[in-house]
Amino acid sequence: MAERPYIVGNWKMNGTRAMLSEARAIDRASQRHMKVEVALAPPFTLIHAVHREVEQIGVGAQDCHALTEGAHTGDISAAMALDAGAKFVILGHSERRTNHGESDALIRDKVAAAREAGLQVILCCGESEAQRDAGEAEAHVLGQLKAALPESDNASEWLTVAYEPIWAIGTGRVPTTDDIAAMHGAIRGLLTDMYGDAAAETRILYGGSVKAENAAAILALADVDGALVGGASLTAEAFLGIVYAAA
Ligand code: G2H
Repeated sequence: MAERPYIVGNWKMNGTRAMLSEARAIDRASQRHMKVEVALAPPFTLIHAVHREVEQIGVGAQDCHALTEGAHTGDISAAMALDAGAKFVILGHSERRTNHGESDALIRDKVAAAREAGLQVILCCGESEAQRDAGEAEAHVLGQLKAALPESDNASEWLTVAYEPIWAIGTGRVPTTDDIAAMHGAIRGLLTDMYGDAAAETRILYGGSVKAENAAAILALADVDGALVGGASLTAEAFLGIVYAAA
């Protein structure tokens, strides 16, 4: 287990102001578990409110536009997310890639935009079930990362990678611990090739049906530095079960 595991809740398209009480409860409990770094990525509409309500936990956005401003109805720039209180942004989530047709090239531009604005980045990658069955999972995941990351940069200061096999997202299915460890090791190897020894500091999260019951076994694996949690982050009770398992 990482020295200070990083547990990030991704609320996806869930939450109105009624959910601020969950954020407050998560924040209060996190203040008693400083061994774990905790963060939430609420929808854009709640970033500012969550940021104002919490003292300890980090707040982030779930996406940003690749451009800084302009006629892009409905979009949010990285600087706007930062201004609302976000300190990081999740990019390349498979739901963005699938539902919004986001390509590796667009995600690379978004990574650059986020860095330009001063946001940290949680960059998601993951294979489909068909790719895993065909033995192509590792090549696909490493290809996604190579395509989205700058070749030469001090990435360990701003980058977190989240490995999320698509077939494990919201399904209750989780890869074997051997498969998670193998993929995280391969990702660490790629980051080391790209960025040298500093890549040891880059956090690699696992995401996909993480809950209190399976968190400890996943977080105990080498090169698993935390978790990106969707469904189980929507109530303080479920999310804190994972935080406690990480502590
Ligand atoms: C994967 C994860 C959070 P869930 O998308 O990013 O969601 O925990 O619901 O599988």
